[in-house]
Amino acid sequence: MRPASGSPLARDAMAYVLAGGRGSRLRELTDNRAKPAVYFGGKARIIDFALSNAINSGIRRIGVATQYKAHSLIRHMQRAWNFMRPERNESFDILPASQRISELLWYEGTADAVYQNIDIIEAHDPKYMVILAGDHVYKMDYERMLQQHVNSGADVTVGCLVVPRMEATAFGVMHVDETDRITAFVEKPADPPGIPGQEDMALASMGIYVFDTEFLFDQLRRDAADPESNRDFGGDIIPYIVKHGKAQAHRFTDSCIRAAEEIGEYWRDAGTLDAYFEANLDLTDTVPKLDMYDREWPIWSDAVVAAPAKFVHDEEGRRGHAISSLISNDCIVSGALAKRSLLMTGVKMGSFSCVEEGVILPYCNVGRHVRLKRVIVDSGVRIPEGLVVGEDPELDAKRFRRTESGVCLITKPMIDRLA
Ligand code: ADQ
Ligand code: ADP
Repeated sequence: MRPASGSPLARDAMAYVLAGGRGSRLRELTDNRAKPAVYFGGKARIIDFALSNAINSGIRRIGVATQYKAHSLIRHMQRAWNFMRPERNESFDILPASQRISELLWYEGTADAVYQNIDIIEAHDPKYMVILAGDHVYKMDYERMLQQHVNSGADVTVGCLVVPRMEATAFGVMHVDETDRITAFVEKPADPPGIPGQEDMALASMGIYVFDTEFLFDQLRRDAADPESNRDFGGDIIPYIVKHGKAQAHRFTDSCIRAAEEIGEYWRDAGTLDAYFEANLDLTDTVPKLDMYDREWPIWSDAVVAAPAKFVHDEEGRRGHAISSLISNDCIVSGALAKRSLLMTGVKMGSFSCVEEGVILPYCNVGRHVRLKRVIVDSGVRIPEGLVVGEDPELDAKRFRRTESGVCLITKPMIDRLA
């Protein structure tokens, strides 16, 4: 391994976060914002996890490529991620698709989202590029991945996870030899190949890549000249390097250990309404798998000026209270009950109302006599007095987006249609 005295490789690296995808499996939750801008766990947005990992790993140069419905995402980053200082050699570039090279309106694929900004990256002169997806919830020390990349002499190092074989249809799936060199890579196979000796599991790409910058630029230019390419990392660039160069797998579990201490092995795609709901509710467990209170590996986000959460009796003396719940700043629970729920910033609950297993996004208003069970409520929604959700599946399915496991997504247009 690299000697401990060596300066961190992260100082020579730039993190480049791909944050342009819609995340269409989150349905109406991503009608007006990209998946990386979706709120998670209180006041964080999903992209804050990848960005916090970069900062906590020691990376000080960051670029974020945006595309689909980027307004909410860009506003969030301008507010929350504006502390990087050029005079300290730090940088934070937001890079919307802007036809800087081609006349096309959009980035074609993920590789194009890097290719079109080569000149901006060159100006920062990083030795290594850490390409990240902005739409996963996880903690990972990228310094470890950089070290492995340099030690193995690979052209590209690909972060990977072991997943059940039949879930791997949504991933790039790889085969590796005994040294973890990637010998085959297929993007989203209908029938994923299993791991030898462990046939019901597959080695899946996390969509996280480390390259030497010069090598990456050569590959992007070669790919841009290939009329057959879709300009995609998983579909084009990585399979090409596996065939013609040296691609190495980096196991996610190896990045979760920091100085013999766990930062917590946790990774979620949170890409469907059910997965998003469960990943949020997991945080209400007494000892959740994802530790959001870890000061050693903080998840940075918007430092909004907000008042403390408040629990009050209503005028008739009913207690406002919460059980096994996360209640964010600016919330007021008045004569109401929140149970195994997350109330994100600025949620107000009125008398006689009850939310059980609710993921309530910021600045919602829950009216009096409302009962909500197993719901996700989009930001800024006003739940009208007396509404009951979670007790009549047929009615719920007519009014809201109800998943097979019975989680209802409630958005503003759905509430407007009730009136
Ligand atoms: P997907 O996640 O399906 O597979 P993709 O939809 O390309 O791949 O999204 C990757 C990341 O890039 C996401 O964070 C998305 O928001 C962003 N993105 C998508 N299109 C973009 C564009 N045009 N401009 C900017 N950003 C964009 C990938 C890999 C698989 C791997 C999975 C792991 O291709 O091999 O297994 O990630 O989730
Ligand atoms: P997003 O667009 O991703 O939902 P926003 O930051 O735009 O995120 O917030 C969404 C909702 O919250 C909107 O209805 C907005 O009006 C409301 N909102 C945002 N900030 C505040 C605030 N400080 N006070 C009251 N409402 C707010």
